[in-house]
Amino acid sequence: MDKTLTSHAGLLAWVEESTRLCQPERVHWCTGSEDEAQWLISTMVAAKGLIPLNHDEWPNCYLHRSNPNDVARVEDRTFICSQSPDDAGPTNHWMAPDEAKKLLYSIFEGSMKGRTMYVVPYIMGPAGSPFSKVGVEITDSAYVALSMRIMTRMGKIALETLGTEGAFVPGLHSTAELDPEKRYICHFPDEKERLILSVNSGYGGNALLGKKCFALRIASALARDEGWLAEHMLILELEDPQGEKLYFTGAFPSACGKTNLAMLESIFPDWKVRTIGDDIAWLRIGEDGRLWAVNPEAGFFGVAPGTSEKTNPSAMETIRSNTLFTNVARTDDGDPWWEGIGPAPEFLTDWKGERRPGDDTAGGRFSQPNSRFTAPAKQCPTISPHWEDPQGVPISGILFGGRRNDTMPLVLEANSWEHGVFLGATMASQTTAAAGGAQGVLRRDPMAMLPFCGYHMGDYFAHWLEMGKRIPNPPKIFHVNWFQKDDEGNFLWPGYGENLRPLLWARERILGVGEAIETPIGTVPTPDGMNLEGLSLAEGVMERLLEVNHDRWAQECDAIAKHFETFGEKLPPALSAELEALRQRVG
Ligand code: O2Y
Ligand code: MN
Repeated sequence: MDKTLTSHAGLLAWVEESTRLCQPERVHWCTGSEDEAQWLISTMVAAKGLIPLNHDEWPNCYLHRSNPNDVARVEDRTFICSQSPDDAGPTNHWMAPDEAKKLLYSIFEGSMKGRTMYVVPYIMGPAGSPFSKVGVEITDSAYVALSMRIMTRMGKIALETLGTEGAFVPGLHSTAELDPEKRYICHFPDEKERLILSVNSGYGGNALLGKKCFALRIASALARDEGWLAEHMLILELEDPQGEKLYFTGAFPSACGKTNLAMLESIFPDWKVRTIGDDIAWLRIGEDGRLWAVNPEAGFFGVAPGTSEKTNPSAMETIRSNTLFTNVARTDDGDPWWEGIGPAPEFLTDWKGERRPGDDTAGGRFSQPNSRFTAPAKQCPTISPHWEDPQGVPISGILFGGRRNDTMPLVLEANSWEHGVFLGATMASQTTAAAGGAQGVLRRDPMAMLPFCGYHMGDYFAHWLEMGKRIPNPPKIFHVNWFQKDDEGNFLWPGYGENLRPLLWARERILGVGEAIETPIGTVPTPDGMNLEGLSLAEGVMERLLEVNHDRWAQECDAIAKHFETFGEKLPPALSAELEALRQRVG
């Protein structure tokens, strides 16, 4: 073992213990260097685990095809292994920690025979930030090591940050036999250093342990204990024509356009929108009494299908080089291709490796619906110069949002922090391909954290309410819904760059201006309260987008009451009170 990279006794002991258990042929400590990345790439290309793409058009870009049984996060095989099932709560799967360890360690035993074990030290958060945290992932997947290099600050920098005695979150991962029946993603929030164990998947959030496992599930438990928030939120910067900047976070369920919003192309040339992060925010109360946010990640793991020059030109520029594509199709010229990028060429090799005519629609999709790009955030043309500020950025507005055909207006301002927490706690969205399972079903997804909260969601709501009491100058909270449809099923709102308009209205409200009407469900813009310059909507559409339908809201109150029953005695009284008050107002 190369002890020259670290003399951290705890880390060396854990790597030794894991080596004894998994029995790899060799152990490689990742440094994060460019040479190492190229060595990993060439090793994977030789083993057919990566396919080079057209180097002239897509320099240093590669395609990875995962096992077709392993294409998305697996919520039903994801466990919170707290001592008590009550701490995991009704929305998580729970396994007793000793039972989980026994089961998973038996799968890990000898799982890396003949393979290389990569030790991947990484930092979540900017290097040098007081809010960053170190993790170490041990994995037998070179794809994971390469992806972690893009998604985190990986290698020597993390070991330097760790020093000889620093704390780190250990995560042991093996693709084992990729057996979906023995696939487990387990989190141990009650261990002293916490712990993540993941077996039998090599895909995304199941395998890149810094992302959903650490930065959300484990971090949300840390945040509860330490008095901060770890959230499934984008962070964006809005700069006005005078150069004044204001920052929003936004919580949206998986595949609701968070990446597109984080990289929004401004429709007004003198207003700038810049990206701080597209998926996760760590938020703390600053000395100035405001809430400050850091993006713990260093890259984007974005959904490829639907991404195009039209829908997200910034993402297209970001992924032009140094990007790993997973489960997209490939053209004969070696370009990556997916549904929504543009017209299909004459032939395409689909995500499973079968070459078919581009017009073979009967043969099914060419890219997997949850296919992804993994790209460095620093390549994003809209990345903010403040994206790595060690103290983060001060948040003025929090957006909650979901994909709803009706009921929720285009934009809604909460009456108070408690009401905002209520809006977050009752968020609902039609499901998409990101989580596997049925699509298009309305599911409650509080704060977009349903799959990611590492403890009882009732306690999580209480933590949010408690945080509100502790923030002297809290952000305003809004709910947005870009996805309302007319009776023919067409979207009423054009979305994408046009989403700047509701954002500008939210900004005005934060600044204490902005034409608004109070309604039973919160405050909405007057029909001409938003800047609609240059937008031609059919008559009555704006009214419909902002409508509060009392009958629907009476039904919504019943649905919320049912949703709240899930949390039993742990539902904070402040949220039941919000529901009762809403019922009274809706009539
Ligand atoms: O991790 C996966 O398997 C895909 S899901 C995902 C990827 C990037 C960002 N967010 C998500 C999500 O499900 O929220
Ligand atoms: Mn996400």
